[in-house]
Amino acid sequence: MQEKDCIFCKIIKGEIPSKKVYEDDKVYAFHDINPVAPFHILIIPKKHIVGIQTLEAEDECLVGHMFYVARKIAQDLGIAPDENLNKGYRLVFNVGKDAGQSVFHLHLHLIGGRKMEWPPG
Ligand code: DGP
Repeated sequence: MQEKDCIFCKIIKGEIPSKKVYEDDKVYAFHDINPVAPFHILIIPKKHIVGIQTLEAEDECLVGHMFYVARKIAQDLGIAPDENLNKGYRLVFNVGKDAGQSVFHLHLHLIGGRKMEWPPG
């Protein structure tokens, strides 16, 4: 289930320290070490999956759960859109090196707390 040399598997096991935001039996969420916004959280599955590029049909529900957890965290952080759809955050999977993926354990970036541009760089 977990990979020996994967830094995110080590974070899940507590072998590398992290600032935890949320945990349940399926996912772990923590502050990114190199934040690009006032709030930058990573939501990762406890199961080692390289990325969206290797996702299996059996992992569909797990990815849906990652999004649901992201929504709950964003609400707790106070960055979720209000009734007028103001405020907001971005949810990002970088898929492969050209897209900026540098850690090959699936992770959903939750980024917020500032206004963002589109298209991303
Ligand atoms: P990506 O570039 O999409 O693969 O994002 C990987 C993110 O992981 C990047 O924003 C930095 C973060 N990161 C890498 N190593 C560590 C670590 O040891 N601790 C924490 N908290 N974040 C890390």
